[in-house]
Amino acid sequence: MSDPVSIPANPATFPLDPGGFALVIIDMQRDFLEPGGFGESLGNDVGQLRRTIQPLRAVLDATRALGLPVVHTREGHLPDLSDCPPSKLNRGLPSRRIGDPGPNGRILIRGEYGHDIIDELAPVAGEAVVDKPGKGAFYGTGFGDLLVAAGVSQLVVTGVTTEVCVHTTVREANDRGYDCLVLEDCVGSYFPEFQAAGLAMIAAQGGIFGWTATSADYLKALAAI
Ligand code: C5J
Repeated sequence: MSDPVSIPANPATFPLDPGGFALVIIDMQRDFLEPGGFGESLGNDVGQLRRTIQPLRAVLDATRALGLPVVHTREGHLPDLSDCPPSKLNRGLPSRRIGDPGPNGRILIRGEYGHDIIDELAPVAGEAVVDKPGKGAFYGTGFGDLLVAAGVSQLVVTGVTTEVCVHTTVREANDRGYDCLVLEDCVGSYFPEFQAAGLAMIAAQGGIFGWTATSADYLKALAAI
Protein backbone atom coordinates (compact mmCIF):
# COMPACT_ATOMS: atom_id res chain seq x y z
CA MET A 1 0.00 0.00 0.00
CA SER A 2 0.94 3.67 0.12
CA ASP A 3 3.19 5.78 2.36
CA PRO A 4 2.23 6.63 5.95
CA VAL A 5 -0.47 9.28 6.31
CA SER A 6 -0.02 11.92 9.01
CA ILE A 7 -2.80 12.26 11.57
CA PRO A 8 -2.85 15.31 13.89
CA ALA A 9 -2.67 13.72 17.34
CA ASN A 10 -1.53 14.13 20.94
CA PRO A 11 1.26 14.37 21.86
CA ALA A 12 2.52 14.49 18.24
CA THR A 13 1.55 13.62 14.68
CA PHE A 14 0.74 9.91 14.22
CA PRO A 15 2.14 8.31 11.02
CA LEU A 16 -0.64 5.87 10.07
CA ASP A 17 0.75 3.01 7.99
CA PRO A 18 -2.04 2.08 5.55
CA GLY A 19 -0.89 -1.54 5.26
CA GLY A 20 0.22 -1.99 8.83
CA PHE A 21 -2.62 -1.30 11.22
CA ALA A 22 -5.80 -2.86 12.55
CA LEU A 23 -8.90 -1.19 13.93
CA VAL A 24 -9.61 -2.66 17.37
CA ILE A 25 -13.09 -2.26 18.86
CA ILE A 26 -13.16 -3.10 22.56
CA ASP A 27 -16.24 -4.58 24.27
CA MET A 28 -19.07 -2.65 22.57
CA GLN A 29 -21.43 -5.16 24.22
CA ARG A 30 -25.08 -4.86 25.20
CA ASP A 31 -24.16 -5.58 28.84
CA PHE A 32 -22.26 -2.30 28.94
CA LEU A 33 -24.18 -0.08 26.49
CA GLU A 34 -27.85 -0.97 26.32
CA PRO A 35 -30.42 0.99 28.32
CA GLY A 36 -31.96 -1.48 30.78
CA GLY A 37 -28.84 -3.67 30.73
CA PHE A 38 -26.22 -4.66 33.30
CA GLY A 39 -24.25 -1.40 33.22
CA GLU A 40 -27.33 0.72 33.72
CA SER A 41 -28.65 -1.61 36.43
CA LEU A 42 -25.53 -0.74 38.44
CA GLY A 43 -26.55 2.92 38.33
CA ASN A 44 -24.32 3.96 35.43
CA ASP A 45 -25.35 6.50 32.79
CA VAL A 46 -25.07 4.50 29.57
CA GLY A 47 -25.40 7.75 27.61
CA GLN A 48 -21.75 8.36 28.45
CA LEU A 49 -20.90 5.25 26.44
CA ARG A 50 -23.61 5.47 23.78
CA ARG A 51 -22.25 8.78 22.43
CA THR A 52 -19.38 6.70 20.97
CA ILE A 53 -21.67 4.61 18.75
CA GLN A 54 -22.24 7.09 15.93
CA PRO A 55 -18.59 8.17 15.41
CA LEU A 56 -17.44 4.58 15.81
CA ARG A 57 -19.90 3.41 13.18
CA ALA A 58 -18.46 5.96 10.74
CA VAL A 59 -14.92 4.78 11.57
CA LEU A 60 -15.95 1.14 11.13
CA ASP A 61 -17.67 1.80 7.80
CA ALA A 62 -14.68 3.69 6.39
CA THR A 63 -12.20 1.06 7.58
CA ARG A 64 -14.33 -1.75 6.16
CA ALA A 65 -14.67 0.08 2.85
CA LEU A 66 -10.88 -0.06 2.44
CA GLY A 67 -10.79 -3.76 3.34
CA LEU A 68 -8.49 -3.12 6.33
CA PRO A 69 -8.37 -5.47 9.33
CA VAL A 70 -10.99 -5.04 12.05
CA VAL A 71 -10.91 -6.88 15.38
CA HIS A 72 -13.81 -6.86 17.86
CA THR A 73 -13.43 -7.97 21.47
CA ARG A 74 -15.97 -9.12 24.04
CA GLU A 75 -15.39 -9.43 27.76
CA GLY A 76 -17.05 -12.49 29.24
CA HIS A 77 -16.84 -15.93 30.74
CA LEU A 78 -17.74 -19.55 30.15
CA PRO A 79 -21.14 -20.58 31.52
CA ASP A 80 -19.47 -22.66 34.29
CA LEU A 81 -17.30 -19.64 35.23
CA SER A 82 -14.18 -21.83 35.15
CA ASP A 83 -12.29 -18.98 33.44
CA CYS A 84 -13.32 -16.39 36.02
CA PRO A 85 -10.94 -16.08 38.96
CA PRO A 86 -12.61 -15.75 42.40
CA SER A 87 -10.94 -12.36 42.79
CA LYS A 88 -12.97 -11.08 39.83
CA LEU A 89 -16.14 -13.00 40.67
CA ASN A 90 -16.33 -11.86 44.26
CA ARG A 91 -15.75 -8.20 43.61
CA GLY A 92 -18.43 -5.63 42.88
CA LEU A 93 -21.91 -5.23 44.25
CA PRO A 94 -23.03 -8.46 45.97
CA SER A 95 -26.49 -7.98 44.44
CA ARG A 96 -25.21 -8.29 40.86
CA ARG A 97 -22.25 -10.43 39.98
CA ILE A 98 -20.85 -12.06 36.84
CA GLY A 99 -23.02 -15.08 36.01
CA ASP A 100 -26.07 -13.79 37.89
CA PRO A 101 -29.33 -13.48 35.95
CA GLY A 102 -29.62 -9.98 34.51
CA PRO A 103 -31.98 -8.06 32.25
CA ASN A 104 -30.29 -9.48 29.12
CA GLY A 105 -29.45 -12.98 30.38
CA ARG A 106 -26.65 -14.10 32.67
CA ILE A 107 -24.28 -11.19 33.20
CA LEU A 108 -21.10 -11.30 31.06
CA ILE A 109 -21.58 -14.94 30.09
CA ARG A 110 -20.65 -16.03 26.59
CA GLY A 111 -23.63 -16.86 24.44
CA GLU A 112 -26.05 -14.67 26.40
CA TYR A 113 -27.84 -11.83 24.62
CA GLY A 114 -26.25 -9.16 26.79
CA HIS A 115 -22.74 -10.48 26.15
CA ASP A 116 -22.94 -9.86 22.42
CA ILE A 117 -21.97 -6.75 20.48
CA ILE A 118 -24.62 -4.08 19.91
CA ASP A 119 -26.48 -4.31 16.60
CA GLU A 120 -25.07 -0.99 15.31
CA LEU A 121 -21.51 -2.38 15.35
CA ALA A 122 -22.17 -6.08 14.76
CA PRO A 123 -19.15 -7.84 13.20
CA VAL A 124 -19.42 -8.93 9.58
CA ALA A 125 -17.89 -12.00 7.91
CA GLY A 126 -14.11 -11.84 7.89
CA GLU A 127 -13.79 -9.71 11.02
CA ALA A 128 -12.17 -11.33 14.03
CA VAL A 129 -14.05 -11.53 17.34
CA VAL A 130 -11.81 -12.11 20.36
CA ASP A 131 -13.50 -13.39 23.52
CA LYS A 132 -11.47 -12.33 26.54
CA PRO A 133 -11.82 -13.30 30.18
CA GLY A 134 -9.89 -10.29 31.42
CA LYS A 135 -9.83 -6.58 30.90
CA GLY A 136 -6.94 -6.61 28.43
CA ALA A 137 -7.33 -8.18 24.98
CA PHE A 138 -4.05 -10.15 25.16
CA TYR A 139 -4.61 -12.08 28.40
CA GLY A 140 -5.98 -15.59 27.83
CA THR A 141 -6.77 -15.03 24.14
CA GLY A 142 -5.37 -15.48 20.65
CA PHE A 143 -5.28 -11.71 20.07
CA GLY A 144 -1.47 -11.49 19.99
CA ASP A 145 -1.13 -14.33 17.47
CA LEU A 146 -3.89 -12.82 15.36
CA LEU A 147 -2.05 -9.48 15.16
CA VAL A 148 1.21 -11.21 14.25
CA ALA A 149 -0.57 -13.15 11.49
CA ALA A 150 -2.14 -9.92 10.21
CA GLY A 151 1.33 -8.34 10.04
CA VAL A 152 0.32 -5.13 11.79
CA SER A 153 2.40 -2.96 14.10
CA GLN A 154 -0.13 -0.19 14.76
CA LEU A 155 -3.50 -0.44 16.51
CA VAL A 156 -6.28 2.13 16.18
CA VAL A 157 -8.14 1.56 19.43
CA THR A 158 -11.80 2.31 20.18
CA GLY A 159 -14.53 1.02 22.50
CA VAL A 160 -15.37 0.91 26.20
CA THR A 161 -14.54 1.62 28.86
CA THR A 162 -11.71 4.09 28.49
CA GLU A 163 -10.04 3.61 31.85
CA VAL A 164 -10.62 -0.15 32.13
CA CYS A 165 -10.54 -2.41 29.08
CA VAL A 166 -9.31 0.20 26.59
CA HIS A 167 -6.49 1.27 28.90
CA THR A 168 -5.51 -2.28 29.85
CA THR A 169 -5.37 -3.31 26.20
CA VAL A 170 -3.37 -0.25 25.16
CA ARG A 171 -0.88 -0.83 27.97
CA GLU A 172 -0.52 -4.52 27.10
CA ALA A 173 -0.07 -3.62 23.42
CA ASN A 174 2.45 -0.89 24.22
CA ASP A 175 4.59 -3.35 26.19
CA ARG A 176 4.50 -5.72 23.22
CA GLY A 177 5.78 -3.08 20.82
CA TYR A 178 2.57 -1.89 19.17
CA ASP A 179 1.96 1.80 18.46
CA CYS A 180 -1.57 2.60 19.64
CA LEU A 181 -3.70 5.48 18.40
CA VAL A 182 -6.78 5.92 20.60
CA LEU A 183 -9.73 7.72 18.98
CA GLU A 184 -10.95 10.16 21.62
CA ASP A 185 -14.65 10.33 20.63
CA CYS A 186 -14.83 6.57 19.99
CA VAL A 187 -13.89 5.55 23.53
CA GLY A 188 -16.19 6.07 26.49
CA SER A 189 -16.35 5.91 30.26
CA TYR A 190 -19.35 6.05 32.61
CA PHE A 191 -17.31 8.67 34.50
CA PRO A 192 -16.42 11.92 32.65
CA GLU A 193 -13.44 12.54 34.92
CA PHE A 194 -12.02 9.09 34.10
CA GLN A 195 -12.57 9.71 30.39
CA ALA A 196 -10.53 12.92 30.53
CA ALA A 197 -7.81 11.45 32.74
CA GLY A 198 -7.66 8.21 30.77
CA LEU A 199 -7.03 10.03 27.51
CA ALA A 200 -4.54 12.43 29.09
CA MET A 201 -2.59 9.52 30.59
CA ILE A 202 -2.09 7.86 27.19
CA ALA A 203 -0.46 10.91 25.63
CA ALA A 204 1.37 12.13 28.75
CA GLN A 205 5.16 12.22 28.99
CA GLY A 206 5.62 12.28 25.22
CA GLY A 207 3.11 9.49 24.61
CA ILE A 208 3.94 7.03 27.35
CA PHE A 209 1.21 4.61 26.18
CA GLY A 210 0.54 6.00 22.70
CA TRP A 211 -1.33 8.74 20.86
CA THR A 212 -4.86 10.18 20.90
CA ALA A 213 -6.72 11.79 17.97
CA THR A 214 -10.26 12.51 16.84
CA SER A 215 -12.24 10.21 14.59
CA ALA A 216 -12.61 13.11 12.13
CA ASP A 217 -8.85 13.24 11.67
CA TYR A 218 -8.67 9.43 11.33
CA LEU A 219 -11.38 9.56 8.65
CA LYS A 220 -9.49 12.29 6.77
CA ALA A 221 -6.40 10.07 6.82
CA LEU A 222 -8.35 7.12 5.44
CA ALA A 223 -9.69 9.33 2.65
CA ALA A 224 -6.08 10.09 1.68
CA ILE A 225 -5.10 6.42 1.36
C1 C5J B 1 -14.72 -2.93 30.20
C2 C5J B 1 -15.38 -3.11 32.52
N1 C5J B 1 -15.00 -3.41 29.01
N2 C5J B 1 -15.44 -1.80 32.70
N3 C5J B 1 -15.16 -3.65 31.29
O1 C5J B 1 -14.13 -1.87 30.34
O2 C5J B 1 -15.56 -3.86 33.45
